[in-house]
Amino acid sequence: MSRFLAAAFLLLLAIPARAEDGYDLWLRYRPMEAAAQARYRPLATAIVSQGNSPSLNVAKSELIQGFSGLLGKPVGAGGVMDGAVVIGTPAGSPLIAGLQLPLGKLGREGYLIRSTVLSGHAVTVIAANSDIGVLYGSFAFLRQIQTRQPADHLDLANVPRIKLRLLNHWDNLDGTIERGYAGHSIFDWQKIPDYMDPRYTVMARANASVGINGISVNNVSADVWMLSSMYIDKLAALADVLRPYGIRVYVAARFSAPIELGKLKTADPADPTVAAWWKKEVDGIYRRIPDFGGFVVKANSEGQPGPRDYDRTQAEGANVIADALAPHGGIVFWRAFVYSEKDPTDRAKQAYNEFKPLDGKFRDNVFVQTKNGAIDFQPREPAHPLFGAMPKTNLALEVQLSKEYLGQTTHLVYLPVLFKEVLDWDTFAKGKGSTVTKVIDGSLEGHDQSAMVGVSNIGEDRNWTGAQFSQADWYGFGRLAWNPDLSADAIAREWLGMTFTIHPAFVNQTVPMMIASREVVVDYMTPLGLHHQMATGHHFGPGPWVSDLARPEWNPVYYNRADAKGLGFDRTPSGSDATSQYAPPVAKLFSGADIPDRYLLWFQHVAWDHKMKSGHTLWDELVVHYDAGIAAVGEMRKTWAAMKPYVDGERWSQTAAFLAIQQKEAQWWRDASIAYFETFSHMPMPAGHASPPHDLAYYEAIYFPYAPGRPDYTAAPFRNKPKDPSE
Ligand code: GCV
Repeated sequence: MSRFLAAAFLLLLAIPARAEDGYDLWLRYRPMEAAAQARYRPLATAIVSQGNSPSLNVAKSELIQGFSGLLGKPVGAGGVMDGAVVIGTPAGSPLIAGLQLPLGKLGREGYLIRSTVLSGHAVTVIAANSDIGVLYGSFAFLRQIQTRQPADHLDLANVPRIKLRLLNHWDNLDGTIERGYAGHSIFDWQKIPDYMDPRYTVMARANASVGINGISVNNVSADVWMLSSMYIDKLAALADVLRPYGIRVYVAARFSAPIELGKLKTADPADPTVAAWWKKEVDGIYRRIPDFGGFVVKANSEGQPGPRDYDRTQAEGANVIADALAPHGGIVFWRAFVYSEKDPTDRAKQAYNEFKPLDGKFRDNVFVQTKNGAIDFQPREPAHPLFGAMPKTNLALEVQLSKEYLGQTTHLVYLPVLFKEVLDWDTFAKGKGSTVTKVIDGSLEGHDQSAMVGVSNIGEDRNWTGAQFSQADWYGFGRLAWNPDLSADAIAREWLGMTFTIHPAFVNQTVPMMIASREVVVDYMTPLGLHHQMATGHHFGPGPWVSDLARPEWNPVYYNRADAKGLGFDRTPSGSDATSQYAPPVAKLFSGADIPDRYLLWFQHVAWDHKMKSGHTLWDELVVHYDAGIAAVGEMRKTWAAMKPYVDGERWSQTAAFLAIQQKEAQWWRDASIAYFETFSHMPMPAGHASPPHDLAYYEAIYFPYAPGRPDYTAAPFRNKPKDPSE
């Protein structure tokens, strides 16, 4: 082999290390096009940082790494010169202090980015009241350049609207993830603290770059071991890695821990020995982790222990733990996802019935953490009726990033559209304009505290989230938690530009595809307000016929109520009356004839031949929606095919393959659903729409013994008998 060939070969070997596989997320910092480099190079000549805190150092190194990559020339630390980026706080940096900047309203986490003159040099200043604010400002300045926004004449002051912006990991201590579809947990507890995987730092950078300031590390269906001193020691090591990035650690706590860990006879919150146990446990955690965030608690839900086991209220349960945390500034996120198979009330009403009477009874350091809707992260749900109904209580919004019910890894569904739908939802609690955003940012009722929580979609996969486009949900969650007024469109543009390319032909075609994708999944899975129609256990694929699960409210038939007359759950006053849990204008809309089609079957049982707003019968309209969903996935595939020139091979191919799976599965959802519902409607397919190719029995027999994300990997309650693949 000639020396030239050998060198070329070695070069080739080196390439995979920099191949695009999604690992770098939106922090890619690949060299920009020459014109952009020429534009921005004079605006980032050196990083000037006085002071030496861990957070300031990570801000400095992020800027150095970012600019050196983007601008294609080394940018290092230096002194004040034209184009310098000067970072710091007035307390830590005499240069910043000397500028007398208006930082008064920025709080602890806000930042100011200002183009100014320092010692006769044109510079950009990134200033804040804390080093964390400086870090957030540094990421914002990088984003400004990554998305080719103006970076001169800047005067950008920015403060987060929501104070606590958290991811909840549903990671089990054995490395599996409940409803996780991106491989195993990234937390390798067995090796922590002796080996701290560099991925923890990359994850921290990504979280900080979008303002996420807390993570709970374990499944809300909690393993008590997480509270043991062995695991708290491990957690302390993780907290040390995350702290410079402004991220606090939280733990999902098992309510019965006083019994299992403390060897007490009871976990009754009214028992003084239980209160004393929590206090001792919490004091011990704070000795190891002085900035520990607090606990997330899933109590009396899906088999988890809770205060009701002792005839105590949810508030009594939350408060005993909150009291232990309060002296340390810790928080309890007490989940409202509570429902019982023993309660014959419509499941959609149960959390409201249980929590609303407790308004004003929770301690100030408790959040009632409420899912976006009253059932469970469905493709579409009306907002949870608790929003606006508990004015004296801190309410946190919980959304799910991992897409348990939205096609999991392989369906491209851009979730910020769904998040916006709930944030913008008008509860009418205090008249028009009482949006969920105003409930959770505290402004509607004058609360100081505010929180938004996302169930994480992060796993060990190289691309972190299983699919390239699922990264946008992580990114978008953080951006919206920081500022719920951002549009889903603007977030998609930012993310695409940073993650793939800012080429207008790419962005202008891919943004509409992402925006449309949420309605597309609603159409082919659960149109017109249908919900909870998925298969048992793993929730992968359709199962509208399932009726024999132990708990009635786990069965899809409980929700679709298909019968000879029609389809849908009557939640009007003549039915379960769930509508009355909403403010009067909303209740009236949902129980009347003007109900928007998208919520129809959620709230009303509708005759198969009911005439819809479109003029179609309900049956025809249903079929039209399923088919529109499939056609739209076809359009998404075409759009993506045309994007090939703009995207590297690996990420393009994976997305193209996943879209093909999505189309196949959309068809399956449609065919199986129609095959089931037509056994009730007995109506012919509308003209131009094909009958499902198989009979219902065929769809009922489809079986996935090892679909991922199961809460219980060994003893799942399968409905169907395993089918021998050779049959
Ligand atoms: C962690 C749904 C999911 C469960 C999850 C639960 C919850 O029921 O299917 O896996 O449990 O929500 O949010 O607690």
